[in-house]
Amino acid sequence: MLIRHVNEPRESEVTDRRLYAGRRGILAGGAAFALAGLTPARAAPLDVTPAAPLPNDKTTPLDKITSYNNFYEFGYGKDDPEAYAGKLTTRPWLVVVDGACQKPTTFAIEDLLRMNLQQRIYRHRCVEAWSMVIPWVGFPLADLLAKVEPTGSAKYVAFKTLLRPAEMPGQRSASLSWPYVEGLRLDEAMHDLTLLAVGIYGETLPNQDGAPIRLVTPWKYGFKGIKSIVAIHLQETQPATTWNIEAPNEYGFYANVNPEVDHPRWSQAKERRIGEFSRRDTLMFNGYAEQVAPLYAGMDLRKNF
Ligand SMILES: Nc1nc2c(c(=O)[nH]1)N[C@H]1C(S)=C(S)[C@@H](COP(=O)(O)O)O[C@H]1N2
Ligand SMILES: [Mo]
Repeated sequence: MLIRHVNEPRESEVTDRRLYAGRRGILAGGAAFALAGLTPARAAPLDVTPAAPLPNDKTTPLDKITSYNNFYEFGYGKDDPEAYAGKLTTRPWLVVVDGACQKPTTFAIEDLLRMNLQQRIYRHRCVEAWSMVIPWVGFPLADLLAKVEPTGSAKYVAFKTLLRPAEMPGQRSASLSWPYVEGLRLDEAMHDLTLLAVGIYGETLPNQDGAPIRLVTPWKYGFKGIKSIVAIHLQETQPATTWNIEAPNEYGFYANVNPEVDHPRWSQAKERRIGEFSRRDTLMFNGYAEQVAPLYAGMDLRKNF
C-alpha cells in the first residue's frame, strides 16, 4: 500500500533539498507549507547547520530512504514500515536517561529538538549488504550524556525502543524479543560520529526511519541504529542486544562494518547502493577507519564481530 502524503517530495524537490541543504532549504520548505495553507503533519522543518557532502558518494533520494526500511515493529518487509508506521504516535514522547550518572533526567522530545542540531551526511550500511547515503539531522549523543554526568562506573550505554503493541503490529508476535534493545561501549557512545538523529533532509524524521529520535553509528551495521528510543541507561556491564539475542553466531555486540569478516551466510566484501546498479566494495569501518580504528586497537575483530 502506498499513500501519498502532502510532505512527500517529488524528484525535483529532492534535488532542491540536496542543493539547498541547511537553512535555505528549510526556509523554502516552510514557505511551501505556508503557500499551500497546510501544516506539516508528519514532517516539520528543523533549524540546522549544513554539512559538507561526502566525496564520491551521492546522497540517496528521500523517497528511497523512506520506502526501503528495516523496522520489525511494523513487519519484516522493506515496505511494511512505510505502510504501517504512520499510525505511531510520537507526541508526547519522553526519553529517560539514567543509570550510572549524577543527574538522571527525563527529557521531553521538545527539549531534544532544541539541542545543537547539525546535518551529517553519513554512509548507512545494512548487514544485509545494501547501503545508502543519508543526510541526517541530529546532535552528538555525547552532548546528551554530558548533561547527566556519567559516573566512573559507566562503561556501556544501553538503549531501548518504545514497547507499544497497540501501535506496533510487529510487537504482537514474537518475531523478535520486544522491546528492541541495543548497546554501545561508553567510548563508542562518546565518539563525535555517534549521533542521536531527529531528522533527514532538514525535516523531522519520518516514522519509518525511527521517529522521533534514533541512534546513528555510521561505522557499524545498520541494526545498531536503534529507532524510536525511549530509554538510555548508563551501566557497568555489556548490555544485551536484540540481534545478538536472536542469533549470537551471526550478530555480535560490536557489529563494526568489516569487509574482511563475512556473515556466516554471506560475504560482506561488497554492497549494493540503493538506487545504483553495480555493487561497490565495502570499506573498512564503512569508510570511517581513520576516525574510529583507534577505539579497537589491539582487539581481535574476528572474535569481537
Ligand atoms: N527498533 C528498531 N530499530 C531498528 C530496527 C528495528 O527493526 N527495530 N532495524 C535496524 C536495522 S536492521 C537497520 S538496517 C536500520 C534501518 O534504518 P532505516 O530504515 O532508517 O534505513 O534500523 C535499525 N534499527
Ligand atoms: Mo540492517
